[in-house]
Amino acid sequence: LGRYHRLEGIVVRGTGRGGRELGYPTANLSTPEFAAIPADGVYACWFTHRQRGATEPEQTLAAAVSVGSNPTFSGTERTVEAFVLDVDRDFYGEYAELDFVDRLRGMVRFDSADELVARMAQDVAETRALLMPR
Ligand code: FMN
Repeated sequence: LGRYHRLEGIVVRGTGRGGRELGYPTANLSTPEFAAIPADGVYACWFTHRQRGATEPEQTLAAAVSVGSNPTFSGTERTVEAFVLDVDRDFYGEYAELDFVDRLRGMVRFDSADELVARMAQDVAETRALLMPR
């Protein structure tokens, strides 16, 4: 493409499970009806956010992003969720853009939350290596 595929939307509340139970809180993106959502899977993305109505982005941060229905928890709705690296805050109500840099893997239905969490740690390490090489 010559540029990264971009998805934009407003950050909405998920079930809260990610932060509470898994230790990986995610910013869930509410996408426009006809948005071109990439295939289910896990991606390394740049996450750019700004307050609604603001003209300038606040910052761009690295994120490990999940696209899928959370099969481990037998979810039914497809969500786009960003675990934003190295921040301790939520982005509720903000306008966000995701630039999809690389696909890491497909969605997996894990047998336990522990297995999912172990894989998420690996996803985050890969995202860091791809987007923030030393
Ligand atoms: N859910 C799955 O069922 N299988 C996966 O392979 C999977 N991979 C993920 C990878 C990353 C980097 C992230 C951030 C999430 C992943 N998820 C996966 C989604 C989690 O199930 C989801 O974030 C969790 O259920 C919290 O949902 P919530 O936003 O409703 O709190």
